[in-house]
Amino acid sequence: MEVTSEYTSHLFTIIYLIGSPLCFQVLAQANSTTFGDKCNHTTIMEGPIRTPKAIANCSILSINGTADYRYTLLNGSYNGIQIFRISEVGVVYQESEVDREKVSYFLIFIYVTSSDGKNSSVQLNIFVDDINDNPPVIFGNNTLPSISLSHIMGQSSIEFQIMAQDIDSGENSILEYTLTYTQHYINGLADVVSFLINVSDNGEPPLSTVAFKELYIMNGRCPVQKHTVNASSGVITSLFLCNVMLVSNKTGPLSSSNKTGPLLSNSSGLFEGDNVTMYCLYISNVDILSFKFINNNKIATASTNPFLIIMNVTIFDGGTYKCEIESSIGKVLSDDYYLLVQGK
Ligand SMILES: [Ca+2]
Ligand SMILES: [Ca+2]
Repeated sequence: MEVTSEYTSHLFTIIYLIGSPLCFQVLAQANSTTFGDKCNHTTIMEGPIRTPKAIANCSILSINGTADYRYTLLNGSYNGIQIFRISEVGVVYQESEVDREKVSYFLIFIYVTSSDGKNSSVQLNIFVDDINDNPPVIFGNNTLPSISLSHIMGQSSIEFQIMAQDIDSGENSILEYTLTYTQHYINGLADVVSFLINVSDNGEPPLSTVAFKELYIMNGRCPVQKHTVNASSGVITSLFLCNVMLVSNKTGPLSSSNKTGPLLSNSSGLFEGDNVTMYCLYISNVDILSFKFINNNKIATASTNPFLIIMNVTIFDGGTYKCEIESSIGKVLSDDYYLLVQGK
């Protein structure tokens, strides 16, 4: 009977080796034993599972084949949900779905005790592989910080970056930016450029999000524009060709006598000894730095206000006047105005 029993035991050992190559380990003759390297780690995929799935075989077989073994598992739950369990024969199952973006690694412990008093344990490292289950997320406000025209006069380029993140890993989190649409419109004194940027990850299949951003250019007109986006960094480079918005009235300074009221260039009401004020008329939406009144091609006065007051005019004050307006974005020169002073 004893021979028969040993024969049966060894036959069972051979079948078990073929059918269960993972984690097979002969229980040592000592009071404890170790599991093999193959029961140290495994990898599972995040996401839902339909039925419990075997992920590791941590069985132990006695060379005697006479003892009964009891397997238990520690740390098989997460947030009150049982994720892993171990079967009566030492196979570890995944019972519930896992989210790699919450837990990317589990460490569980397998304990085995035998009816003949032997026991052992092993730690099983479970790594979670990523699936592409998160689209990119765009950060920041839709409206970008406004830009003043005085900073981008003429042909200038502006750079700003679309900030986005994808919480998946690897290719599933690598982003690609594509400029899909731009629109330019005028809102009061501002030029507004709106952008639609497609942000896509490199997953299979890819997931994407559309970013909407608006750029306000204050106090200006910038009709010629070209926009490009760097596919990997999300940096948008906008090239503008902006117009000067400083407008002279182009009729020259206007003048008024303190006696006769406004003078026209062909009027004849200003006499020696009168006081006269000339105005430099202009329209501007940028800061004016200075006004120069130029009389007979010589600078008569330079000032930060648009007035030229001449007290007790003489005939030598007569002649052509023009004003030059200098702003933060350049200069304009008015047409000539002829000031006629008549002798008494
Ligand atoms: Ca993703
Ligand atoms: Ca993921």
